[in-house]
Amino acid sequence: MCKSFQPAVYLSLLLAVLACGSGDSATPDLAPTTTVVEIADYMGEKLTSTTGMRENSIKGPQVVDIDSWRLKVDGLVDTPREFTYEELLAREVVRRVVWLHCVDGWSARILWEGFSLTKLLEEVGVKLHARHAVFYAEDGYQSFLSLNYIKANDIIAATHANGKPLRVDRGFPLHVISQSKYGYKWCKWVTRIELVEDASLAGFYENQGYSRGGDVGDHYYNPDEGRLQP
Ligand SMILES: Nc1nc2c(c(=O)[nH]1)N[C@H]1C(S)=C(S)[C@@H](COP(=O)(O)O)O[C@H]1N2
Ligand SMILES: [Mo]
Repeated sequence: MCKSFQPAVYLSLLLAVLACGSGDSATPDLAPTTTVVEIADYMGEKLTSTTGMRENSIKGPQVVDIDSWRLKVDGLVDTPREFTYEELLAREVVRRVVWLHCVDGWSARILWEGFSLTKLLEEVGVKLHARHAVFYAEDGYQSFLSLNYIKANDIIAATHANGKPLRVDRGFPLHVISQSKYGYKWCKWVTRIELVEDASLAGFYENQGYSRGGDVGDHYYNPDEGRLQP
């Protein structure tokens, strides 16, 4: 019946093995997709290559030592915690194609994979009066999102893009995927998430007069809104 394996069969076997990761994972079917070549199309949607994108971060790409890197979660939480990269990779994977629009006038559509921020925050216990999550990054960058928005949209913290671990210039090891908000709300190289009641002084772009909500389509710049007073 089966004279010889067809190339297509080999290819799907190869992809199945690759999708399972290194093989020693406890939940291989839940691991992020890891392909040899970056994925160019996903379920009929054409993706933007993560290699050809503009990189305009405030201090350039940050190189993180992944062994000593931790994601700290603190502020208005019941149990402040630190997570290693391995611990985050072991979480249930959420996968989503999302457009990123930068206020500089360029956009990219990427398949992001990572974990649910809401589930992570539920684990550490969100105090009743917490209203916002402030994201801090390796380069000193900050941005914030309301907890209502994070929950309503099941916002992802991504470890992978287009089937590969994030590139250094795309925010390795962690990039917040703030869908339907401008790129400046998408913190890269995240090191800490702090839950706060009032986020009035908590954004690099927001403090210069960019919209605090940052919703795509809104008028996003009003210098009178800048909060960085002498
Ligand atoms: N840590 C950090 N995160 C950051 C920035 C930054 O300068 N530093 N720039 C923001 C801006 S303005 C944009 S448009 C997006 C770009 O994300 P990308 O590199 O995945 O396209 O990152 C956002 N996150
Ligand atoms: Mo941006």
